Amino acid sequence: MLSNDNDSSANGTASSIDVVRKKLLGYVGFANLPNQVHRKSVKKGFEFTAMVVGESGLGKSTLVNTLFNTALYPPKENTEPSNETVQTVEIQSITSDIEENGVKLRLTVVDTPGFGDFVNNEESWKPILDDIESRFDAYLEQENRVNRRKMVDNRIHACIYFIMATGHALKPLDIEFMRRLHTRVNLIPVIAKADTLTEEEVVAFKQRILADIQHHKIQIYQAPTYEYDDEETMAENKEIMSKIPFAVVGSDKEVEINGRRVRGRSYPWGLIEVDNEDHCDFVKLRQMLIRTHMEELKEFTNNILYENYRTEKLQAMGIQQDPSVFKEVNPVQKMEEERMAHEQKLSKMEAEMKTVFQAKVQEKEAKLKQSEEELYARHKEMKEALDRQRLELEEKRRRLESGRPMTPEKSKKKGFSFNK
Ligand SMILES: Nc1nc2c(ncn2[C@@H]2O[C@H](COP(=O)(O)OP(=O)(O)OP(=O)(O)O)[C@@H](O)[C@H]2O)c(=O)[nH]1
Ligand SMILES: [Mg+2]
Repeated sequence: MLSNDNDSSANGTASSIDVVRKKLLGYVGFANLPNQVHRKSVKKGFEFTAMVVGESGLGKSTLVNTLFNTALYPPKENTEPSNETVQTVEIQSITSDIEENGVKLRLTVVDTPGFGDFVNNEESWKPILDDIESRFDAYLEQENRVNRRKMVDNRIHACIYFIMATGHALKPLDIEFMRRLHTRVNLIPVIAKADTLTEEEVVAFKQRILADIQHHKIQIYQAPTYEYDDEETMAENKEIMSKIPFAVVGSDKEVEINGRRVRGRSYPWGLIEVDNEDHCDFVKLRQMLIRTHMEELKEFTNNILYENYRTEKLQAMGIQQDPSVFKEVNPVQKMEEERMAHEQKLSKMEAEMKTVFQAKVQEKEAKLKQSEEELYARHKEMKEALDRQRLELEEKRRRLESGRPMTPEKSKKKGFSFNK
């Protein structure tokens, strides 16, 4: 349980972070990242940190297990009659090194205890905000060091916020949390335990949630679109974005259907498959996090969310005054800013060059394909003409052999020249 002001025995959840390491088995789907990002990062490997937040019992820990494709929490031994997930009591960080086709990803998911069941819920967002900001602070502290070669980045790149599947509207608790956190973290709202709603209810609830979010001016994560993206990528991104808030179902147990074993939840009236896109949006959420939008989420965290935090922090320390004066008396900082601007420009140019290159390759490929088709058509035409000739010749030979005169053709020829 989260500590709150009324609970004197609690000693601050953010500080007690327990790290569990596990090896992930099975296919996840981030291996085609090399198409999206620079070779260098492919070699170094990727790092991504997500956090799950929401009221108690909404299935956060279960979803983390589902995401890692394995039971990260050892199942309670012989706990009859049920072997349900243990209630989370502290902020816990689960890391897994995944390797797929030679591409490495270190995925960390920070699981938080549910909130919402205190007598006073007013500040239930506070421990989460503190945790996120303390990660920014740790990064800032490293940036200020002389040797910055070994920077450890524990910042949260995405916060999956669980909304109870009431089918009505957002609760004041949800609104308060998101309003407090949206300037600090990429918020990705999800409808928890979506299997408890019907398909129509999910559609209506999604609309209601988005309307509430807009009404309260909450900034949830929005993926940028690039004009250079190919159509397929654009369509895929649009499809993923259209599913937000993702209706998720979590399960770390397998059920059998028609001889197949699938991850899901079974009911007297049927079975909900976690990995079936017709049943829920779990696959879309996973795709977004570790395949299609991983780099975007990290960039937004670094360039916007963290940068804003840093500026605010410096201002709070009284370093704002006149920015131009500040720059003049701080050549080091000025150089640093210039260096960063330059780096940003370089990486932008690099990205642009890459897209142009890709477009060129595509164009060339299309041209090659076209000339190949033309060649093939010509070849076919020639072959047909030859076949026709061969048939004619054979026909002639047959006639000659059978001793028939070739009059019809001769007279035809004559007539033709005559007419001319
Ligand atoms: N119907 C349904 N039940 C679920 C789903 N996910 C989890 N549950 C069940 O909900 C209960 C609570 O799940 P947890 O994963 O422990 O929830 P939590 O959000 O981690 O809870 P706290 O740790 O207390 O914050 C368990 O009995 C799960 O089996 C789901 O998608 N659908
Ligand atoms: Mg939990």
